[in-house]
Amino acid sequence: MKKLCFSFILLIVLVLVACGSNSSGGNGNSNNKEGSSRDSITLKLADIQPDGFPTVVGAEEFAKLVEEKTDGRYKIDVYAGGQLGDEKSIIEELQLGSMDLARVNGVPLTEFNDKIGVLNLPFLFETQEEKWDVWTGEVGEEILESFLDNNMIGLAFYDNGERFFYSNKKAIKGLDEIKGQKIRVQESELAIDIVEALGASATPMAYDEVYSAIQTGVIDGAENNFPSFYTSGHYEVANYATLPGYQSVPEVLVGSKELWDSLSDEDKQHFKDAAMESIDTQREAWDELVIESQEEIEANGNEIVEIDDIEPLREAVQSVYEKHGEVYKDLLDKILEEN
Ligand code: BDP
Repeated sequence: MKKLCFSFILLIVLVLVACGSNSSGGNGNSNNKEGSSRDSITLKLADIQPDGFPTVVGAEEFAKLVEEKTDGRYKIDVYAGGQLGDEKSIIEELQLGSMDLARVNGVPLTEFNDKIGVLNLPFLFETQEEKWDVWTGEVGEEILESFLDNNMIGLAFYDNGERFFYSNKKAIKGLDEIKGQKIRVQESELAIDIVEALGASATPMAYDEVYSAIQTGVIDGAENNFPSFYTSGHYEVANYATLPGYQSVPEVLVGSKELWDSLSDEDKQHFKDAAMESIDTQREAWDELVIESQEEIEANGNEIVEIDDIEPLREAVQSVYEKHGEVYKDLLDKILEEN
């Protein structure tokens, strides 16, 4: 009798638990996307950058706005610090629909989408303003929407500043010093070609492997912006940094096509608006961390050198424009027309 009673209580508890929750499962997938209007659907958003990093701040603002705009029908949990895997696997999961949303960098995305690479071409923009005009203009919109062809949806671009080289071997003051250095790049053919065109030997690897690779001498250096150079701790193992940057790539807020297709037109608009509105918050956090991280790096005693004459570097990467320019021709023409 006791046993029967226990089973009955257990059954009731299980039924209650099943009715009360309509959030996504532990595998990163939202299992119950068709909840009744009373219930809320909880989505997962992945970011490899740590808590407090500007992209995470932006993603949290996006999550807040989505919840507000949909009257709590959609909630988004942001998983920072690479808890849900590295960028390449996050992108693959988005394509499969086993990840709902993510903030990933534009460079690894070039391997999955044939338009975004145009924004990663070296020395493309002269000013921040030009860059943002393109990102938030017609070209930017065309690129974001093109992700639907890759089983994803692009929602907005976030700032990633300028990527510059750093090394623990020697200060890079021009092509002579880049030559022969082993530089880590992100996992993309375009990234490899740029660094090789400058005379270095490119070593693609995931972000979280870079610190120990520099420390143990597997590579001489890498390239990134001040906030990443600082928060990753790479500045502790790579003493020399070189300005100016050579590339301004976007961070991208992306979703799975599966999620996108499950949204009503009205909710699609809410997600899109929330993404666009979160840009200001991300950019503010970005600008603050650029200043703070540069100060901290200088205070640590790192040597930051300036390349006086950038022209030879621009000339060196012409081969990249020749090799990849054809694929991006239409978009590149539009960008050059706009500027
Ligand atoms: C940082 C991006 C991050 C990239 C990382 C990298 O925020 O998403 O994965 O660079 O170099 O700037 O891998």
